[in-house]
Amino acid sequence: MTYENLLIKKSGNFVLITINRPQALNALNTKTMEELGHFFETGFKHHADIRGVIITGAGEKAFVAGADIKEFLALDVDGGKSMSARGHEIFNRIEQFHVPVVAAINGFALGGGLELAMACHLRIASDTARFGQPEVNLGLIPGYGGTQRLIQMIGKTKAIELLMTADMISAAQAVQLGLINAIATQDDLLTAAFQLLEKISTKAPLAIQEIISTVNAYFDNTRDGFQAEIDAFGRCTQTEDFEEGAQAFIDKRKPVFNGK
Ligand code: CO8
Repeated sequence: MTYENLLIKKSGNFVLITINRPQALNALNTKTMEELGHFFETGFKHHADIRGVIITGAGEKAFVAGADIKEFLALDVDGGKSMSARGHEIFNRIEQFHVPVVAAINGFALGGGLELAMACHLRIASDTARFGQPEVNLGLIPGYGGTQRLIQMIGKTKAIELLMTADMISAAQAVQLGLINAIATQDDLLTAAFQLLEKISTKAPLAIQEIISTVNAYFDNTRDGFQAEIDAFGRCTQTEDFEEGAQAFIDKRKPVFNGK
């Protein structure tokens, strides 16, 4: 698939995805959503040995200013439901992706943009970034998981306030609330995101994959998170990575993991 609205750049073992609709503040129209869906469903397989993904927005103004409002006007009930459901499917893919996905939030992360950032495993923002769920200004509610993930991340008290008031918050407020992991300057943002992935990529890849899966299990009503941890721990003991990690500890050297 040739992407129109995503720029995909391989950098070592990492892939940088840039959402590239700056004229619309990188708003997520259907085409962009489908391109994201394609990458996280199958497109990533073109990039061998992928160890991490960064998602950012083109330009300095916006990460993603929301879903594309102009596409909503023609929706009926079923159309709205299926658009929302497909968004859930795509963002769940990102949340369950087998390697870390970092949102490098370079400006406005509003509506569907904040929902995309929250589906990522980690979030670093520029000091100019602004966050919000302004859907109630439009007579809508978040439709890509925002009502649920915002509560998961910052708790019901602040989440319901932000959802009801549509207030925008700064990067400093977002870090204080636990909505993002760290702040960088606009110039250093991608470097900081790559550095975070570099650090994680020195760890055992299969263990990282199990961390993603077991942490997700906590929020999944159909799974028992404690049992998921027990099962995953058992699997880890049978990996070459564990053999290497334990041996390296005994040998007092740095482990070299091969992800097997
Ligand atoms: N959709 C479409 N176009 C957009 C969007 C958007 N979300 N945001 C900005 N744009 C466009 C503007 O229309 C404008 O285009 P044009 O130049 O052709 O008029 C261009 O981007 C630049 O925007 P502004 O001129 O408005 O820039 P400002 O600096 O004045 O303002 C803001 C920046 C404050 C970010 C402002 O653009 C804004 O408020 N944008 C909308 C933010 C918003 O409401 N986002 C939530 C959208 S709803 C949503 O995300 C629901 C998600 C769940 C969907 C479920 C599917 C069923």
